[in-house]
Amino acid sequence: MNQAFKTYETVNDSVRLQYEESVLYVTVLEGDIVHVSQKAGIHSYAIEDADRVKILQPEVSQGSAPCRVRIAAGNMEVQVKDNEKLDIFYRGKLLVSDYEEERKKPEKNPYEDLTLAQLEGHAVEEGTDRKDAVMILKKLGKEDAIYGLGDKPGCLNKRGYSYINWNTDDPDPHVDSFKSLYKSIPFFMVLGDNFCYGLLADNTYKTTFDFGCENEAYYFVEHQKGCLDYYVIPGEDPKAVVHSYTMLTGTTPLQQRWIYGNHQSRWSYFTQEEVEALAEEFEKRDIPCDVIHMDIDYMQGYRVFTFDDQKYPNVQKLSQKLAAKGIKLITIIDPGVKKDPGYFMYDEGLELDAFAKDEQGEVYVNTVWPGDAVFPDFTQEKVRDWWADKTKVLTDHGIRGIWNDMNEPASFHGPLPDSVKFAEGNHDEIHNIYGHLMAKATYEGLLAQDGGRRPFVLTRAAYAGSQKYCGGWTGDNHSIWPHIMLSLEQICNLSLSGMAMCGSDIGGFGSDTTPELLIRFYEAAVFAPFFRNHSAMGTHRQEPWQFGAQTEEIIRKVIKLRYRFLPYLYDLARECEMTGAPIVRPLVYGYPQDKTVRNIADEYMLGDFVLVAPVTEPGKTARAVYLPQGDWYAYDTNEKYTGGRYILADAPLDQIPIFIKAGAIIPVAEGNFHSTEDITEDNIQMLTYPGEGRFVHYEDDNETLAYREGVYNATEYILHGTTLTKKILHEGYKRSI
Ligand code: MIG
Repeated sequence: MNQAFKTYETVNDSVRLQYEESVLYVTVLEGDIVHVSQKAGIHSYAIEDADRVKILQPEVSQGSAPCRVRIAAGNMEVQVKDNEKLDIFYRGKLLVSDYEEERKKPEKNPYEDLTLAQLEGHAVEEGTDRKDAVMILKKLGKEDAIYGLGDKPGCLNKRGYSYINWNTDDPDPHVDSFKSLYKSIPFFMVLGDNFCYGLLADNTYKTTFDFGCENEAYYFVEHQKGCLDYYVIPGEDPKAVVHSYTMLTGTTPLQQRWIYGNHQSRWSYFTQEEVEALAEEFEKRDIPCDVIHMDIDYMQGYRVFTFDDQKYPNVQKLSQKLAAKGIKLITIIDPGVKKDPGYFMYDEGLELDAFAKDEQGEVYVNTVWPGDAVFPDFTQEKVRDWWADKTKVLTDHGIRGIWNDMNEPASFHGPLPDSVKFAEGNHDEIHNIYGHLMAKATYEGLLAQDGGRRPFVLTRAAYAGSQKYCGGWTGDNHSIWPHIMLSLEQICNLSLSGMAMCGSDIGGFGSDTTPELLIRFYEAAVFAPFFRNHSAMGTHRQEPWQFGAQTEEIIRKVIKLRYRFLPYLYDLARECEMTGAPIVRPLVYGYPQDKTVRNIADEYMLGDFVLVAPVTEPGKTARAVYLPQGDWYAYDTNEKYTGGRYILADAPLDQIPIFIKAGAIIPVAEGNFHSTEDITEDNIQMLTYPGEGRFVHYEDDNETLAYREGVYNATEYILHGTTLTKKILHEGYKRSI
């Protein structure tokens, strides 16, 4: 097919490129973002209020062959060639080019016999049907590293691997060879020697990402159907790219402070008494706890927005009792509505015409926890409003946050058929945004409640931009050692993908944990933004005290360490809402030009100052820790180290190697706390480590959205050597006495 370039025309500051048989729109947006699409304008589930995104006025001129047209705006220049090939320049330097040759797989070995492999039970991948496929195909440099793509398993650096975006609930232990998991966040970042850019491939159909796996000369993104619609997001470094990406798709909002506390969960705490006893146990054992999660068994026969009146007869009273201990309740909600005439959700949904349909136009039925169930069509605003309104059923009982599960959507018979109908498309188009829209509805429901509290929604499935509505956990991991490592890789890549509020099930969900594994899981997660112990039915119980006094003592110490650093984490969360800077970051975020760190995922940073190097293997009592350039202090001993090298750190079972950057200013809470409610501004001290540093400490009511109206205090601290000075930046919040 000849795609010779014909003409161009500028329409509303978008350049419409006419080829022999196709059309492309190139638009430069504020933040130097280049939008390339087959459709005019922004049509996106990831970008809310597309009208707010400003377009830079382009200068369009003729190019010299092979360039046909040059489009310049802001710091960008796009050179247009035949065959829809583009070269994109940032600040005068080539940033990324389309690959000009055909994709070419390595030759197949003629002796390879797939049938034998199949007989042995090895899965052989089916070829994709290419006739409707849409392709982004770009050059890849030899040393380029790739990050992001949400919760995908495998290494931190995705170069050399391929993945598929298709929300998938797979209970087997997630390993590197998995192509898909629960979330489909089509955003990744390419980091080269002197450049960095992000790419958002904004198409919701099943999508393959191949990062130099097929051929190291290029990467490609192949959407099964739909339109070419992507954004190239340049920046000087990963920090600038994440900033621009989150300005486009939204930042992770600041949560109520207790959300950053210790969460305890299990599938399931079966009765009200059990939850009450659990709360007492935390108090009695002097282990800080802020949240208990109620899994599916609190419901009446798994009917969403109901409570089982035998097992949970008075949830209101339960939440009041727990509130006295500073503990809040979060409940799970699945999308599937039990097909049960007489049940209000089913009846109201039918009345509203709220459910997805099959090809014949009948309400589509599949099996999930409640048995036969129907699926709300969250692509319809009226359905989201209806669902949002139902969150009152929970908040009226004192429930303070909502956990969305099974929203890939998952069923007991695998993914729904492609042909299931939603108002905005068939299932193959809607699948990857189903969870996103469910979380959005839930978020809006909580936002509309009295009290003006910051909504908390936790989700398993997500798309780009979901971070505006919900935090994400990484689903059903297992109590196995490789899953400590996996949790670090996932948290780092989710953070680089905009989803800064994230965490994995501490202790592991499936399989039986061991005392050592449980401890190391807690230690690895010590500063994870979302910090929750959760486990599956039938597995060994794993509350902190399940393995005797010594194990309990170590876990208590880890949790208390987290509470000590909680004011710092909270300040970072506030910073994250404003700038998109993730709370937890891989080392490559802050030190992108240090090649040693590009694949390091067994260490992470909490903000700019705190480096955590957890032990991820059994039996280890020491580990190698890479310290990037600069001076560092061991948290436990205060010993000073010069960075830019590996050191060997002691790591007995009760010790997490933590290093603090010279010049650090860290607000910590001093005292013994049962929950975050016990932490007051009077408890907070500024921990400093000699050097040059700056940090903004932030204070508000910890709960409501009033800070967005200026009801907060912000104080800038500056460290010169050992002298700390402060300056008030904003004074809008009065402490209640
Ligand atoms: O099919 O609600 O990932 O956290 O405990 C299992 C029961 C359904 C899967 C979730 C898990 C939750 C479990 N759920």
